[in-house]
Amino acid sequence: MPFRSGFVCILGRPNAGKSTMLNALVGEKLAIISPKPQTTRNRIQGVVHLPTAKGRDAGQIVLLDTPGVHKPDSSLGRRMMVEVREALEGCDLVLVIMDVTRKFDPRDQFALDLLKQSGTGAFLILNKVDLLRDKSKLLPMIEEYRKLYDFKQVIPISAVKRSGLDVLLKEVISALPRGPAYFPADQVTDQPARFMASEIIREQVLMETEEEIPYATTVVVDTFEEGKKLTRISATIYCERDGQKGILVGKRGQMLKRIGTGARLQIERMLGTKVFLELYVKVQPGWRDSRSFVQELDWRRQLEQLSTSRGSLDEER
Ligand SMILES: Nc1nc2c(ncn2[C@@H]2O[C@H](COP(=O)(O)OP(=O)(O)OP(=O)(O)O)[C@@H](O)[C@H]2O)c(=O)[nH]1
Ligand SMILES: [Mg+2]
Repeated sequence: MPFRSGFVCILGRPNAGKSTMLNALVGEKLAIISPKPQTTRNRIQGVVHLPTAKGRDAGQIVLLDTPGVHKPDSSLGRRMMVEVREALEGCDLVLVIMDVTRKFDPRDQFALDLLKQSGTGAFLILNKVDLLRDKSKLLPMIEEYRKLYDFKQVIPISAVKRSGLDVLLKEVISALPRGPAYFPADQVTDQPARFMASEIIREQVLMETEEEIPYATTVVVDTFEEGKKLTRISATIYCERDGQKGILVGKRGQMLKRIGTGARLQIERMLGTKVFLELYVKVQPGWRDSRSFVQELDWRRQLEQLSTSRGSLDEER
């Protein structure tokens, strides 16, 4: 049996269920999820290792979850769209994901435009079919969408109920070329635990707050000391205004406490150690429009800087 492998980009408007699908396919929580649009802010890699099975080739699918496609109006938004474009570059297949409960809108069109520019083969994934009361609506929908692009496959799924995923994996692996295993069998992501911790904290902020706050906040882990039994983490939640800080801290610090407890339990589960988590809230006016601040948030860039500074230290020695 041949071994197939390749890079597969997940593309679609905000809130379509891209990250839910990534987590469901990999079988681990790699990306945070929320009912609010624009949850994901960078590309997230998740590797699906497929052993040989009846009627299916063995292989490795390297999935790339991306931020929801939108017209950006800030440095943060522009950075998010760069992440989308970088994920699309050089991938073997694109999974365009659409929400069957929503009408096709300009953001879906924008996703299709990006796909056309990339010239990559694509599947259309129709997500959230569990919410479709009248399943007979699916067929005309598929016909309409097929007119928009020459999709290789159209696959209805429910990422939340995990239905349709076996078919999806089977079709994806057979659309990929023969190739090597890019990653060892025990690796499912390249995200550092430190960054995942900051995302888990941000997910709690998204769950606990409303209106402008989810969009105006970001989380930076300042220290991360992993021990065998205890991991000590301190992190800062940045927001843009004093009023937002007041809400994030809450009466007698109640809100921050809730965010901290929720995040700590999840980080403990991820790391398998006890976690001591200290949270701070700081106001950083207009951070979303600061190119340098937004760049500092990028963990791939942080790692690059770390390795170049280490390199120059070695040279000095
Ligand atoms: N009922 C139902 N809800 C779903 C399904 N997939 C995702 N959702 C919900 O849709 C919302 C958005 O899901 P996400 O996975 O965060 O969507 P996304 O496309 O990654 O969103 P962005 O990162 O903002 O672009 C969440 O509330 C999910 O629980 C599904 O198959 N069925
Ligand atoms: Mg997402």
